[in-house]
Amino acid sequence: MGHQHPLTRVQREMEDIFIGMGFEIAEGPEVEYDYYNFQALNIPENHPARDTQDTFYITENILLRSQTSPVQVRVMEKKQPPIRVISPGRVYRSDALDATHSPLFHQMEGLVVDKGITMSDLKGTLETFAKKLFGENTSIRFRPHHFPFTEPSAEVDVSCFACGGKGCRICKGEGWIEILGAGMVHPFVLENCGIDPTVYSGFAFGMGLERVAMKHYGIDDIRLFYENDERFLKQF
Ligand code: 2NL
Repeated sequence: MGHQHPLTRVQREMEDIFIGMGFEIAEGPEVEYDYYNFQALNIPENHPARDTQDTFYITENILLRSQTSPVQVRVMEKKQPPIRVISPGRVYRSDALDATHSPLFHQMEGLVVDKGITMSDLKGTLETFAKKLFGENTSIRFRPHHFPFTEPSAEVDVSCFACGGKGCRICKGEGWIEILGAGMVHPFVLENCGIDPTVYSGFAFGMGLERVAMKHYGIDDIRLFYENDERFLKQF
């Protein structure tokens, strides 16, 4: 008998947590238009993420999605708020394969848009998520950051589930582990998607599944996920 791949297990576990908070799962194409992957998300023409060194292009305006945000752009185009979705799936970046980078990896993003959504809704949602995934004693910390598609933006750390914050090998002595990027959806992005930013507001977040799974199971090389070596897979 086989069993679920460790990445599938982590993905399902996260999906169950968000479904429990009223989110729906949204999926979309891995081969995307430049418009949905970049333009609609307020990522300007000359942004480094658009460089052919960073993104796989099929044609000038068709590419392999570098994040799952285009799925959420498509949701907003189709439907007026309230919106509460997560979008798990494969994403692609033109990175050389090493212990921590892979040209194909997995992401889960989340999006909530409604009347009166604030940063405290974002914090409460992510705190609930972190406690369910890593244990009730987990706390979260927001650090200021920049993303073109959110304003304000933050990087989000969870207290180390291995040492509880004292500092250990897993958290590299920091006591905190960075697992998420998040922020309030930029009004330009809402507008691009046909949602009136004077009426509605929203939050969004994104995280890499490999990174969470590696921290969770103490895996130190991303390549192990894709090699299908039974000696590795049997351990989960
Ligand atoms: C990260 C950061 C993030 C989002 C993703 C998003 C999507 C829409 C609008 C606005 Cl449609 N934002 N997604 C927002 C902040 C961060 O991901 O580090 N991902 C691995």
